[in-house]
Amino acid sequence: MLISKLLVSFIFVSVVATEKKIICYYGTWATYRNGLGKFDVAHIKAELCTHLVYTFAGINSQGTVVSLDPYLDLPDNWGRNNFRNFNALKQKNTKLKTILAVGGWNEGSAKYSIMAANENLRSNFISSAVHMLLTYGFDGLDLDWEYPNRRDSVHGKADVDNFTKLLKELRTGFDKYGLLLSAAVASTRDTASLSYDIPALAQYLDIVGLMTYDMYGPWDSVTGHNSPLHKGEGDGNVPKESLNTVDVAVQYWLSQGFPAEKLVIGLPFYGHTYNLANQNKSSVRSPSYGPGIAGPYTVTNGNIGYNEFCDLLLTQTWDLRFDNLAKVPYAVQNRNWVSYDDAASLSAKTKYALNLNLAGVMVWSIETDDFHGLCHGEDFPLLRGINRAFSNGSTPSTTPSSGSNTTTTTTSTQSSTTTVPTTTPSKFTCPALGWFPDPDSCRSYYVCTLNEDGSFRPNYFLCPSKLYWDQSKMVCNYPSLVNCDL
Ligand SMILES: *[C@@H]1O[C@H](CO)[C@@H](O)[C@H](O)[C@H]1NC(C)=O
Ligand SMILES: *[C@@H]1O[C@H](CO)[C@@H](O)[C@H](O)[C@H]1NC(C)=O
Ligand SMILES: *[C@@H]1O[C@H](CO)[C@@H](O)[C@H](O)[C@H]1NC(C)=O
Ligand SMILES: CC(=O)N[C@H]1CO[C@H](CO)[C@@H](O)[C@@H]1O
Repeated sequence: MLISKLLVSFIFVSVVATEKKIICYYGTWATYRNGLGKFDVAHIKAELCTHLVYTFAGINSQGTVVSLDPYLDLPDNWGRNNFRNFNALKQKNTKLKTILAVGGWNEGSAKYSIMAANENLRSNFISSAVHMLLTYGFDGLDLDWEYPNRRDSVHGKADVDNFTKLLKELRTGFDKYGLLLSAAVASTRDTASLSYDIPALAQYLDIVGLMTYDMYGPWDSVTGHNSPLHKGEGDGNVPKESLNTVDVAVQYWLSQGFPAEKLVIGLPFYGHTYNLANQNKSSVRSPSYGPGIAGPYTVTNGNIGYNEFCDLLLTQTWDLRFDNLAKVPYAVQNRNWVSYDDAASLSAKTKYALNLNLAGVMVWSIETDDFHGLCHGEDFPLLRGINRAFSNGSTPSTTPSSGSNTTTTTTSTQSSTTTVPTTTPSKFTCPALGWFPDPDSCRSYYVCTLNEDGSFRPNYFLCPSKLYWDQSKMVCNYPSLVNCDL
């Protein structure tokens, strides 16, 4: 009796847990970053996510969904075929769902606004989306219209109902194929109420991801947290409802009748940097003169990837602080002020989501986690922290592969030096995804990628000029610095 009760509760827990989502956004342009910032599909740890989102595809003037980087996404003309490489990650985590995101900040609002307003363009959008998803093996589409009725929108307020119309037609088109439909949305009351018919989103979408970050940033005249969980230090007597916090945003969506089981909160793997007006005034809500330091890989003043910032903290002296009310860390060094999230704050937000019975979390974005494990010795500390928060006290929501060591590829990176891919067919057998020395030559190496069927494909590369492949640094290097006995 006791045993069967335990068994029943175990089954119950595991069913509940497997429904919980860790939705991982991947910014594909990170493959062009320098040195240790380079992040390709081969760096993804498929077992750490329930859903992986490929960003971004675009929309053309006919409403058709198009690749924004055909060389990277597609197989044609010796392209890198990353749509398929990405979907082949399902071989490593059989429960993984893959999603193609359309839009994003850089695509603006106009293209969506024009497409959603016209029946023929909507129809093109839907049929081309279905075609692209099925051709490359995605399980669903993520709408990243930033944002209906805002920015460079063409039709203004009409966007709201046009978006609903688009969702309704997409749902019909997608149900024929069992495809998932999700959207990333502006999270706060002020912004969401301009852009969405929330009950319609609940009716047609499988998942809504609240972009609960960029709540305060260096565009403000005072310092503030990127993604405060609650009202924080420095907020004084301001009513919490008039502040931007994760909690207030979630409560707003729930108060509008949006179902918790379709809602995920967004967790930032990046921070915002500020330039303090006066280094003696460095608390939260201190005067700031705009964007501060940039990181070496993302190279954008005002933003910094977690991987970039944790690296700085290793080599420089910063005053590390924690806002005990907002439940997020921040750091100060002279006039530099940085709001960021670490594994502890992201775990706290994950537990918050689970306590409210939300569907889970989404992360923006995995390529700025410390994926090489350079800061604390563990790769993907943020994503692993979130997974631990999920599994604490219940069944893990994801299925870590047992036995096989998937860590073999995590230290791989590629030289920023241009290397020459050659078409030499090879007998090389890939031991895993990633970069490997050529056993027959000091001057060349192989990059092992995935075939559609999940097997590995060796891609042969020759180092430029007279350089040798340096497996320890994963770059082409001067021969005198490389240990190669061939
Ligand atoms: C900051 O404080 C120090 C020590 O009290 C003082 O010497 C300095 O003038 C102050 N700087 C500014 C910009 O107020
Ligand atoms: C797991 O839960 C226990 C008890 O609530 C807590 O003490 C511990 O810190 C948690 N561990 C993680 C990694 O969250
Ligand atoms: C996995 O890695 C550990 C630690 O590096 C090692 O001891 C073990 O032999 C590896 N297991 C497999 C199956 O490769
Ligand atoms: C389907 C729908 O509501 N279409 C509307 C979208 O917006 C345009 C521009 O305002 C309207 O003309 C359409 O009727």
